[in-house]
Amino acid sequence: MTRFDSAKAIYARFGVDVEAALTAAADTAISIHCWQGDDVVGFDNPDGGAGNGIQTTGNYPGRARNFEELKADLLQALALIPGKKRINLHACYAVFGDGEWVDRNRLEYKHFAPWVAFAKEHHLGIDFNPTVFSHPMMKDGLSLSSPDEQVRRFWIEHCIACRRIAQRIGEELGDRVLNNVWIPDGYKDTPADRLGPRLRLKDSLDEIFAEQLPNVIDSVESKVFAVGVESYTVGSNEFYMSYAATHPGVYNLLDNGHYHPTEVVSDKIPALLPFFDVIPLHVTRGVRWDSDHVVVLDDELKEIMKEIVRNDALGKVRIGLDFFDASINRVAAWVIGTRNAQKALLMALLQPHTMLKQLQDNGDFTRRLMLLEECKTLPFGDVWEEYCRRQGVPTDERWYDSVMNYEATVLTQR
Ligand code: RNT
Ligand code: ZN
Repeated sequence: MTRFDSAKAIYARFGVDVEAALTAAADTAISIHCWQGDDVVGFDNPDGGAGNGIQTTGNYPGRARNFEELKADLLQALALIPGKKRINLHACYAVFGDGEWVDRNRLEYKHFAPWVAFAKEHHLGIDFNPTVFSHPMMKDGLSLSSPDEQVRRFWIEHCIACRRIAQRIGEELGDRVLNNVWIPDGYKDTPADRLGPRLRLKDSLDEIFAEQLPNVIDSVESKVFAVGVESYTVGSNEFYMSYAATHPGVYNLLDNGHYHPTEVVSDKIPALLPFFDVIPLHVTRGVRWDSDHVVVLDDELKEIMKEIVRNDALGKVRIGLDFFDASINRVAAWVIGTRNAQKALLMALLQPHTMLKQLQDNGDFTRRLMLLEECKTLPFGDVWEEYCRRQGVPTDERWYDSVMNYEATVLTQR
């Protein structure tokens, strides 16, 4: 009997169908953010770097500097990650021809056609994001909420351009593309007007979302705090949640690094499910109040995946990743974070949810606690190994050798 067979028998005791779990894991797409590969710099202003609303720290060698390098690094990472994948692009990753450049409000589908070709070749879905940071049109830290009409107009045009690009990408791939609007707008110190910026943001969003685009799923991403805007964030959770609730077809994207440290996204998912047919997610790791650390297999990640699985919401929640660490090997960061998301997903699929729910409804809380705890030490590792084997990716830590080899032969030569 193999270890996998023995694991299967143990899970069967709890009424868990391991084969069904493996199939569901393989069918669930995770949207992998391209921006981990180059510290969110993008291709449209490579000398500028990330800034004006976003920050990366670290200078590990080998950052991807262009489309070719980013594609190569992504492929290196993807080869070590099991499961179905999408790639999540930002508008600043526009691919320009020789000598060509247009500003963000003039971007067109053709600037992303090379990404679509790449996605088709490697059977990847695509998601998209306007890039509302790292740009001189950010004025006094504001974009879509700016009192400067020219600034606001520029970013509205950019977001409209992005929705149209997302629509076309969706048409090309025969798919629906999540187009997520995140803006860093806020104030470092005590505002004198908290409503004005929000009213302007609401007007901007109304204009941006006016056009019906069937291949686009629209989302707005809320945030509580960021370094530099400690006192006030225009796009707060209440603001965007209310916007989404009153604008069918627009969803509030939950980034689990964007809440107070004791607030959890795992509890927000079942709070939204009665009201929304789509819940876009950014899975990340907050440290204190900051977001964007590489995803590890911690309790909250496991709990998030459990809420998705036990509420039968795999078809509603759009799982995307969002982390960037410039202080470690970037390909390894991608692989570690994404494998962890996959692990948590598979783990959630292997829980005896029916049994546990029944215990809760019967008021048998002692047994519920006992079973929840016993489940933590079921032989998950053996099932994960089998999953990786079937997916044709390394089953254990040996994937790391391949990344180190890539670092020695490719990354350090840059
Ligand atoms: C920032 C947001 C946002 C970005 C990406 C690059 O706090 O989480 O999602 O990380 O758009
Ligand atoms: Zn995010």
